[in-house]
Amino acid sequence: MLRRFAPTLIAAALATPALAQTTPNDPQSPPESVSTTPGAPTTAAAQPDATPVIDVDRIVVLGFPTYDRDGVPGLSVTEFGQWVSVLFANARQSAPTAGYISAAFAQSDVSKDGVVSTGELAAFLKGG
Ligand SMILES: [Ca+2]
Repeated sequence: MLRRFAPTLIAAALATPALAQTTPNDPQSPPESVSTTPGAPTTAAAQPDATPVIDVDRIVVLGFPTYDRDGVPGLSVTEFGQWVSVLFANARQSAPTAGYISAAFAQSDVSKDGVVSTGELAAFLKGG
C-alpha cells in the first residue's frame, strides 16, 4: 500500500524548485534550446535538460540537510513527516495522515534505529 506512494513522492521532489535547479554541469545534459518536446512537463522551463532519469540519491542528499536539523544524524519521525508533508503539498495532494507518516517512517527505517538515513530514504523512495 505504501509502495504506491513512492513514485508520487519522487515526482513531487523533482517538482521542488530548490531541487530542480541543482545541476548546472550535468555531463549528460548537452545544452539544448527550449523546444516543444512531446510529453515534456509544463514546468520544463525549470528543468532545461529534463532528463528522464530520476536521480533519487541526489534528491535525498540535497534535501536531507533541509530537514535533518535536530543535531542527530538521520531523520526523526518528526523531520521525516515534515519532508513527506512538503512533498505531498508540492504534488498538490492532501496532507499525509499521521498514520501514513508513521507507517512510511517505519517502512523506511530498515535498521530500526529510530532515524531514517539517506540510504534508507533513497531506498524507500525507490520503492525498495
Ligand atoms: Ca535507520
